[in-house]
Amino acid sequence: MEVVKDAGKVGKEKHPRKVDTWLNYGTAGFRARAELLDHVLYRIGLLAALRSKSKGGVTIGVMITASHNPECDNGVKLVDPAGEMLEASWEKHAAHLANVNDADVSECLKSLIAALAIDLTIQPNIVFARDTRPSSEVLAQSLRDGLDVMQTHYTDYGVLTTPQLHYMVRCHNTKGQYGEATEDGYYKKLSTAFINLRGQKSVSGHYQPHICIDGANGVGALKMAQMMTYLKETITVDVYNDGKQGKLNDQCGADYVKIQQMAPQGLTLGLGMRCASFDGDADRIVFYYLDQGEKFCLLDGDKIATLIAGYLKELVTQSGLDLDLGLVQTAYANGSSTRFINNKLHVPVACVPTGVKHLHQRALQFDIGVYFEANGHGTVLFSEKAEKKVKELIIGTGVPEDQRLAALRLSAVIDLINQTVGDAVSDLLLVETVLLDKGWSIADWNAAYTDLPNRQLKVKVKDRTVIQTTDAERRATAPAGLQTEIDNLVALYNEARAFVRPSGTEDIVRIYAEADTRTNADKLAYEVSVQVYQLAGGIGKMPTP
Ligand code: G16
Repeated sequence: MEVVKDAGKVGKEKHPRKVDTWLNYGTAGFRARAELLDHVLYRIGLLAALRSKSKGGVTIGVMITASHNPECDNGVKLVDPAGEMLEASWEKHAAHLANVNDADVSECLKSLIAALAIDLTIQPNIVFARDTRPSSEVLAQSLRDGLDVMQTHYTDYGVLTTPQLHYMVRCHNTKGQYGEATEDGYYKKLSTAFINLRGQKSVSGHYQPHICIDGANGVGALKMAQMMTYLKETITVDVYNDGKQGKLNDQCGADYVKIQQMAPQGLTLGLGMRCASFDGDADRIVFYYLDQGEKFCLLDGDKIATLIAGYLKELVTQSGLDLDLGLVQTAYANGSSTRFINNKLHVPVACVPTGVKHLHQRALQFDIGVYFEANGHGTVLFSEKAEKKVKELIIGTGVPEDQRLAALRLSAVIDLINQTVGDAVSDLLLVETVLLDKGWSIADWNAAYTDLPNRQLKVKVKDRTVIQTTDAERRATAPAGLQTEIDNLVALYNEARAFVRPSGTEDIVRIYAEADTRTNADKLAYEVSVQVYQLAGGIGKMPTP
């Protein structure tokens, strides 16, 4: 218990809690203005060590990032042993520890150790990394101090994308079976699978092996450039917003492009260009282009999900394997995409609350689970059963050649996709694979179905927790009367849908609306935002049309 006493002492002296603001472990860990986070990072170091001990000393990850948030923000999240998000039951421990007074830190740790019967003699193991935010290095030192007090064995990976850090955790805990726990190992695993999948096909049809990437002025730009050196001559990539000039996520990146429905600054979109935007830590990707009428066309997470699910369904059918494939979305999924999945792809689809952790858990229930949030955050999970069946088919005797070839492609896709979490680089390479296979241009891909016009807005309220939701966030249960107002507004439009929810990463309420026309979607979103402002305690300027 000596370390626990020291933890309180060192915290008070070196990383005191200087603010009263309550910080929550939200959709993707703690997120706040960077200057509020010093004590949080220190205490997360303490908690990460306990998490590792509680799991018998396996490797736990810590990622310092605020992903899509503005550069002045930062954040931190814990990564569990298989590379997945922190188990939900520990989020409240994290929030409690982050918010207690300095004098109560040791007590808080002691009660956690007692309640969870954590064996303090176990050696904890941690890997951590950070994004390119100016504040990340200083916060990394606060984390190191917390880890040191707990006598933790750790590896500091420096600057990585969030999905690379998730990958490292899984590599450590599978003793290298998932891959080599180095950056070189990550690039080699993905590029080998990608080149292997390319090797069996030649460029044909409308597909062009060239893409322009908006790196959001973040870590994704650096890592994509590194990945290019492993991809040989397979594709060419021009990277824009590589961080040399602009600010992180400022008028660029996946979140900006998805919400504004326009090209980022720093990349002049012209006819014939195929583009994609990463977000600040490269765990999201969206694609876009200009159609013949020079209209901006966005292919978001829903379009990526349907492309990949359709492709995997074809491969599973060709292989003859009996595997159930399912797709997971959130309330933000465009109504047209859900209809397309049900009526055309005939793939079962589930809807869960926002947050990759929810989608991931639901996707694990399928043999092959494809999950994507509309914002471009997603991946594919292959169950042990699925991986085993694919392997057996490849080495089986008397297997018809077309079935064996489909299994070989499935096996390469398993290596190409980062199964730990959404990964912009890995998702990009999988999309390139499918487009090459089909000989499709981005317009061919987009032609599968037409998105309903939609609009997302933000409203600032005094306390966003006054908004409570149910039914995978599709209905509001508080404040009283809000849902009735939303229902009344939705009833005025065709093919309309709208919902509101408190953000788990920013201090705002999010509003989503879709309808039959651009004007109607915009109008409905505006009208709902006025109701939120009035009924949920809006602050600042009233929303304007
Ligand atoms: C994070 C989460 C995503 C979520 C997004 C927005 O993304 O990982 O699952 O969709 O925040 O969440 P909210 O609407 O609650 O603010 P990222 O890319 O910022 O890590």
